Amino acid sequence: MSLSLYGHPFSSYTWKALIALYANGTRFEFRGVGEGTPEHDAFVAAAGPSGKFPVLRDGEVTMFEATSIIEYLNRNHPGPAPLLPADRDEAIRVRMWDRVFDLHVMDVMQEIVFEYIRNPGNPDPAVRERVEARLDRSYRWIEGWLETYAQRDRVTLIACAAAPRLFYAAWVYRIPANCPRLQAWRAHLLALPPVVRCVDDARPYRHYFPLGAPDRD
Ligand SMILES: N[C@@H](CCC(=O)N[C@@H](CS)C(=O)NCC(=O)O)C(=O)O
Repeated sequence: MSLSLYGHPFSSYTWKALIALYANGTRFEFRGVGEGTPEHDAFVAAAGPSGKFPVLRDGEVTMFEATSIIEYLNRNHPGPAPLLPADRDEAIRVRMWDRVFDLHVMDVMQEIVFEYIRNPGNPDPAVRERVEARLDRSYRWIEGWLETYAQRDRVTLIACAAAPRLFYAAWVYRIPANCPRLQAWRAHLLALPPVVRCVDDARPYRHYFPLGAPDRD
């Protein structure tokens, strides 16, 4: 088998690539990082400038950055679930919305996660306040966008990005009642079979979550 994905079952960015692979029934080998396989760790460390995962290997081709991995899979290993629209203008919009979930949901929630890693006994309440305000703003924007987003039932690059981001972000700051469409979409995404598989495979690692994993999902 020539396709391998390097990552970790608890990693949100690894989920993003895994959802794309699972949705298309793509055959690949999963190579765990930080799991007692130093050759996997070394491969990831050398693959890109950040040493972060996921990393995809396809024969001689190495791809890092989850969005780029999905673009590569869509072009080179297409399956029943097209991950990007064929229309080039529509594809530009999909790429822009993908950025919303990485930059305006995931990056925001990571600020509080890093604060708890730095300062587990005494996290700065100002960080929590800032993160909650920014997540609230992102949630409200997504709530409005969902009114017009027609592909919300399909697994595309957007679902690959949104499912892991909303899964973990709602552990930090729950989606408020004034965002009912977003609450429903998160539940819908978490019920999709590729996402269920990621959530279940990550269950043994929930104690890694620096804020403490809530007793739900
Ligand atoms: N921009 C990267 C971010 C990847 C990322 O942050 N990966 C995390 C795991 S979710 C990681 O590798 N953390 C380990 C580290 O920072 O050394 C992408 O989109 O793939």
